[in-house]
Amino acid sequence: MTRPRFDQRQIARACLVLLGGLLPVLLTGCQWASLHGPQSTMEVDGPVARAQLDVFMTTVYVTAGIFVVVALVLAYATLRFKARSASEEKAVPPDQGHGNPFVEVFLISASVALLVIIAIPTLKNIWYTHDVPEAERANAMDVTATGYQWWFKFEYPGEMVKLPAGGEAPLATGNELVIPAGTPVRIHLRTVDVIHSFWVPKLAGKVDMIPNRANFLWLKADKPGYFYGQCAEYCGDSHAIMRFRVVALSPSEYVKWLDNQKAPARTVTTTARAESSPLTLPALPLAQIGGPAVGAGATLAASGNFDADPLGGWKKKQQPAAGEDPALIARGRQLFREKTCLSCHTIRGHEGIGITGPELTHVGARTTIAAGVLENSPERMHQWIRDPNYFKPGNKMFNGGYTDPASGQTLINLNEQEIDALVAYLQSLK
Ligand code: HEC
Ligand SMILES: [Cu+2]
Repeated sequence: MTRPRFDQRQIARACLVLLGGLLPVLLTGCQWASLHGPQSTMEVDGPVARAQLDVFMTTVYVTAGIFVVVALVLAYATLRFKARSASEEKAVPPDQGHGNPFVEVFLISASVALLVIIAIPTLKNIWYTHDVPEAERANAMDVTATGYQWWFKFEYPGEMVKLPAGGEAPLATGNELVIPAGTPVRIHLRTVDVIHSFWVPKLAGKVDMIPNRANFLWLKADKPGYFYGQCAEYCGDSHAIMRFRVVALSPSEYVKWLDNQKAPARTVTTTARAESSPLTLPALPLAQIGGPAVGAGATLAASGNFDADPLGGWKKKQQPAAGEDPALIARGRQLFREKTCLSCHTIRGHEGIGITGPELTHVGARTTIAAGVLENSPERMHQWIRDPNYFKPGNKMFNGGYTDPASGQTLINLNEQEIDALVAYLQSLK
C-alpha cells in the first residue's frame, strides 16, 4: 500500500485555522446581520414566532453539541496519531478494520436520542402553530390576506361595508394589516394569480398563498408595534419588493381605527367642488353607501354630495385641515374619475369599481404605499403616480399614460399639476 498523498499536518492546520478564524467571524456576523433588524426571526414579538424560534434554537444547540464533540474527536485523532518523523510518515497505514461494535451501538443510540430531543418541541409546535389554541378560539378574529402581483389585500370578513356600486363586501385595505395586540388572528391566505407567501418574521412565518388552495396561519402580537412583512415566494418581476406591514394597535386604538376605516371616504368641504365636478353622480340612499340613513328618505343627491356621516363627529373631519386646499382636492377627485383611476381602485363613498389595485378609501392614513416600498408622503405619492414602473417594474398600474392600441391615441396623460391634484385628493383620504 502506498502512502496517502495528502499531508495530514496541512489538513490539521487548515482545520484549526478554519475553526479558530471563522467561528468568531460567523458569530459576530450573525450578531450584526440577522439577530437584530426589522425582519429578524431571532427577536420575536408573538407566541407563534416564539414557538418557531424555540424549535430552531433546540436544533441549533443539539447540532452545535454534535459539532463540538466531532471537532474535538477529530482534532484529538489528528494530533495524537499524526506522523512524528519522516520514517513514521513513510510507514504503511494500519489495516482499516470494521470498527468497534460498542462505539457503533453507542453512536446510533446517541443519534436517536438527539433526534428525539429535536422531535419533541418540533411536534409540539407543529400542533400549536397550526391553529389558534382551543382556549383562545373564542376571542380570535379572522382576516383574509390575498396576494397580488405585487401587493397584498387584507379583508375583514367580520366587518361588512356597503360598496358604492351597491351590495356589501368585507372591509378591505391594502398592504397594511392592522390588528389588535393580544388578540389571536387567523389569516386566510389566498392569491389571485401566482404563488405568494405570507411572512412576518417577528410574528409568524411563513405559509404559501397557493391558487385554488385554502391555506391559513395564525399569529398574535404580544404588544402594540409595527412589524415588517414580505412575500417569501418568488412571484415575478417585483417579487423582492412585494412587502407589507402589520400594525398592532392597543385594543382601544384598534376600535377607533376600525370605525374610521368602515366610514366611507372623507370629503373635504368645499363649495367649489360642485361646480368643478362635471359628472353628476347617481342618487343613492345613504344606507346604501355605508352609513345609517339620516332621516327618512334622505338622499345624497340633494347636496350633490356622496358623503355620509355615519359616526358622530365625522363631519368635523370634513373640514379642511391646515395646509389642505379644498379646491385642489376637488380637482383631484374629478381627475381620479377622468383619468380612469377608478377602473382599478375603489374609494368607498366617492367612486370606483376597481379591484385590480389596492383600496384607496383611507389611503392617506397609511404609512407606506406600493406595498411597503415607498413612504406615504405627498412627494413619494407624486413620483409613484408619475411613473409606477420606475419603482416597481412590471406592476399593473399603467405607466404614466395609456395609448389606445386601436386608434393610437393617447387617452390618459397626466401633467405635473394634475398629479399634484390627485396627490392632494388621495392624501386627504385619512
Ligand atoms: C390598470 C390598473 C390601474 C390603474 C388604471 C391605476 N392604478 Fe393605481 N395601482 C394599481 C395597482 C395594481 C397598484 C399596486 C401596485 C403595487 O404595489 O404593486 C396600484 C397602486 C396605487 C397606489 C398605491 C396604493 C397603496 O396603498 O400601495 C396609488 C396611490 C395609486 N395606485 C393611485 C392611482 C391613481 C391616482 C391612478 C389614476 C391616475 C391609478 N392609480 C390608476 C393599478 C392601477
Ligand atoms: Cu409575491
